[in-house]
Amino acid sequence: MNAASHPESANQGIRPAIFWIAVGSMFVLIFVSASVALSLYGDALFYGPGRMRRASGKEFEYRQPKLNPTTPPGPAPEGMVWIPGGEFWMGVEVEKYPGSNDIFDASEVHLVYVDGFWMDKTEVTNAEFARFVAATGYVTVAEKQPDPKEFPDVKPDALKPFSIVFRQPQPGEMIDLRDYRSWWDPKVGASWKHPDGPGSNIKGRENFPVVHICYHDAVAYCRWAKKRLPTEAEWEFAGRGGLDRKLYPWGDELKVDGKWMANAWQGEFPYTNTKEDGFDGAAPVASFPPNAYGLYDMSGNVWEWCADWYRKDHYIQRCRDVDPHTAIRNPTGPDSGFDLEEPGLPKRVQRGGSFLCAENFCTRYVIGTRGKGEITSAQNHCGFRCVKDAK
Ligand SMILES: [Ca+2]
Ligand SMILES: [Ca+2]
Repeated sequence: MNAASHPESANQGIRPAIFWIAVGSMFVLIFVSASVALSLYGDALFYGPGRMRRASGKEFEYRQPKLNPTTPPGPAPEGMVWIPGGEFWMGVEVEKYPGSNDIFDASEVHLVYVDGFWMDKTEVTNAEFARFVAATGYVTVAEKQPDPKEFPDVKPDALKPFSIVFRQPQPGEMIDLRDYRSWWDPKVGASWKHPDGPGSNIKGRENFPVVHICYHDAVAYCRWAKKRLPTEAEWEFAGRGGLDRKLYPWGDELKVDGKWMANAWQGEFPYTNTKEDGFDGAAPVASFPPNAYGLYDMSGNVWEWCADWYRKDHYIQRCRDVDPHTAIRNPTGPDSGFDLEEPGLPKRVQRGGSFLCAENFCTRYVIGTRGKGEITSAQNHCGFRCVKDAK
């Protein structure tokens, strides 16, 4: 009797076969299950949960953006903080802000990458702008004699330096919210030194944001300070403070613990301002908490000029031309400005909204929303802040 004929020997031959069949089946089962799970949930695993939808109706998988390391490249220039750069979803999701007209030009959410840069913690103040003027003798556009060619309807003798100041309607006066001229008053003598008109000045307002600054004035200041205006993408990346797709620099709720986090308008614009946030017009810079990057007033207080030309179709088109998971790198905007509402007036982007933004009108304190301004025009609710490249 050899070993193979022994009943036990036969069993010894069968048992390893069953074992290997079982192991093989297990591997096949694991492989099939993993393949099915990856095909079903792979996007969620690699890109995070959820789908996103553009205003155009096109849906795509959400991908977690990658932020750069936060370590600054050196000591911070005075008054500036390091913005690390990285990827972010630019724009406002239609689902998150449904029914708002204020996202009509910002709702093609798209992945953008920006390099790191330094940014002013606050809007440029009257004191800072005064130092620039003292050093250079610079005269702002609002202080200069207007060119009669630009104002053919005004008699040359009547043409005087002016800027635009907000005018609250008289009690009982009803205005058309579609016509911004209803509340903007071109005021002779208004300028950064006289923010409310000739009778006003900036004494005691040194720490307020400088206003009545047109695009050219902001660029001139930046050059003197050896800085530059942020691109629109840099501004939005910075404003978000590292948060992903939130409505505000601090989260998704307008108020935190019942408190306003930005200087805006409370009540019905432009009739009633309840000043629940403590300020009627502009506030001293840094009157509200900063975002996670240490930036103040990215929402509200005064609008801030960006470097990009404003052109709605360019912004929308650039999102449709690329794979949604491929970040557009350091976008600088279109080559020229065009606004369908005022085709003859080229405009640059402004961001962040102002103390005039209200829930019933122009909620541009929502961080992904966009504003625009004609490049030689100035108002008492628009200023700027600068950025600086890493060396
Ligand atoms: Ca206010
Ligand atoms: Ca601001």
